[in-house]
Amino acid sequence: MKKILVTGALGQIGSELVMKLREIYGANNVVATDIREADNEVVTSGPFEILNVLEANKMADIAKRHQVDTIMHLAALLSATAEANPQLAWNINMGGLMNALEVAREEHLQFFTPSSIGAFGPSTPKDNTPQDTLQRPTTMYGVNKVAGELLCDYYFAKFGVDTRGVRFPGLISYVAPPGGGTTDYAVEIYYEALRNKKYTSFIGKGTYMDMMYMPDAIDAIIRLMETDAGRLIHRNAFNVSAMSVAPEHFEAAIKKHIPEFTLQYKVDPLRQKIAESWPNSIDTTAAKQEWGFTTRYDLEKMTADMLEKLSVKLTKN
Ligand code: AKB
Repeated sequence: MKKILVTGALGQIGSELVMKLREIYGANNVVATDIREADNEVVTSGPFEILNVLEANKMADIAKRHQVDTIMHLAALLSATAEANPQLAWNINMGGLMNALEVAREEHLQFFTPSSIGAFGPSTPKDNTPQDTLQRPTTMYGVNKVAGELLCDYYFAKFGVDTRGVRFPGLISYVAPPGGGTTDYAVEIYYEALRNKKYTSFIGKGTYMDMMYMPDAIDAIIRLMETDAGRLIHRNAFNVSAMSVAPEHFEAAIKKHIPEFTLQYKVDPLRQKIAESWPNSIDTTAAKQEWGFTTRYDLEKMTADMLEKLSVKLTKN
């Protein structure tokens, strides 16, 4: 990776990934793109272009003009939004991915795109979900993610495109909000703990899902992309996670810093149904063995950092 094009650069992952890549590879070597512009350091600290990922020619033109050698395709609708607009989700999630893979094929680029724990379904083993297992998701997002995993495998096998990817769990960060995901409660809970000392969770008590703090997610992407290709057996869709948690675990962790904090529940049937179709916990052995996946943050360490960073951010705004 020397010169990298990022789609969906103003999203939850992109906002932090672009800044980290610019720190490592140089500001001018990371071309950020998004469908919208924003008053934000991703736009001001290096090259930025407006790009709708459904515009295949424009994507190819940006890749050629900037002579990139890598594309990181992040633009996508998350699970709850996709479930509310399944046709739109198919168009954006599959159309955007196909366009990005075609640019990678034509321009001989290394390729990264995230899959998700959403690629699993109710018939998948729920605990310590294996890397290679039954994948029959019951959501449009899950259908998109499984199809995307297969498409990336296909582009490697058929055309030799160096495709790589991980299955992300819920990602928690203080920089940019996720928006439209099932795991978003795990970010909102920190904002509301600081603002109002209480939160009403749309995911029910006892509902376990995998989660990870954003710095670990960013490190994982870069480590996977920098790994010697010869070491990779799976290549796409590696299970990665740092913790398997339910809302009450966040409550207990936050109370250690804000004792008055209270958690209530008002379950959203759409997102609860999605959550219940996903694993409780996933097995990350393949990622550890093949490219040294590791995490620095557990729930306690992440909570301390989130509350500290977020309180600075909320005081400024
Ligand atoms: C979502 O909730 O949709 C995402 C995901 C786990 O893929 N955060």
